[in-house]
Amino acid sequence: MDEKEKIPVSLLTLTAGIVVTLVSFWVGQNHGLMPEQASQQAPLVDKFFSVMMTIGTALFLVVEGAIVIAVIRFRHRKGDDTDAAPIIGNLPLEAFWTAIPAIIVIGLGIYSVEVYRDMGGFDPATGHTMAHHHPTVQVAYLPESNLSGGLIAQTENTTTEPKKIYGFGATPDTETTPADLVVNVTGIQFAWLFNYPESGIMAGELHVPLGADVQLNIAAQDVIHSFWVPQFRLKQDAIPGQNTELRFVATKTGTYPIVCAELCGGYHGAMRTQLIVDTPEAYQAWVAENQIAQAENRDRAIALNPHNLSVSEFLAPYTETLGINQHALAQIKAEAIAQF
Ligand SMILES: [Cu+2]
Repeated sequence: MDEKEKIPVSLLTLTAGIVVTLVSFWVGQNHGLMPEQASQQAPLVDKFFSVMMTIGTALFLVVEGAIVIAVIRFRHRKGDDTDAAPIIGNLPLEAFWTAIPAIIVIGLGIYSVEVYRDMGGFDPATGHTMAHHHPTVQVAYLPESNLSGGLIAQTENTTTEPKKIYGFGATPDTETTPADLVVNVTGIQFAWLFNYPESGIMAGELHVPLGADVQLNIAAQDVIHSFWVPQFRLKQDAIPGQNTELRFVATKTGTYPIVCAELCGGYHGAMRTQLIVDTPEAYQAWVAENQIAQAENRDRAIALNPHNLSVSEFLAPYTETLGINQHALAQIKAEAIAQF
């Protein structure tokens, strides 16, 4: 080809750059990989994920594109047995491809910290607002207590001593206001138990009203579990002896899965329940219904010592809501015995 007819390389590079940018932005916005957003925290995570998808797509196209072009352009041609041109280093190019990833990584790092802060990942009590210890960090917990003692203590015992609690607490906007609803969450092998200290309700499913600022105080009785609601983009470990919190606002009514995201034992895969976001009216109705139902046998429930019960006896009140019947429990037990 004549030298004058060639398209300049810089023009080709520019065009490729524009195409790669457009495709990357499109993929970043339309990947459809995330489930629906059901909390105020979800869009923050999704925006960050979209940025990473955009950068990832651009890197993929540039790297794979360079390989494909090189494979075609510099392929071995018949009868050409000469050596390739010797190339020894290219300092500007090396500086360029070191600097670009460094800038990307530092940028993503700063952005992720920003998202973490906006979601309430930093303890507000350690910040400049030392004077206001909102009551959400004052719920007392007895980490070393047994199940019955711990759950009763959560409902009755409060202390004014501020305590550092890990997890996603109040966001910078809500750090001076207490949560609308506090629920004590206990992870045990292999179930989540929910205790509403205000109404005394014990449940196997988590009900929260739409739009309420909900605070979960998360504890573990045996091993590490992890409380995860994918549609809320929230996940918090339940750690024995170290309570954690998770504060969120649900933005969409519906039923969402609660999954244990930490391998916690033989039936870890079955450690699932539901988070039900009700309208405020439906939530009040649920509270009223459960208060009446549970008031009748509360004395008996408190007197019980779970250590004297077999696993199936202890879990019986929860298995109904979890959709596990006695037959299934017996079968699981039989299979477990057969394994040993
Ligand atoms: Cu678990």
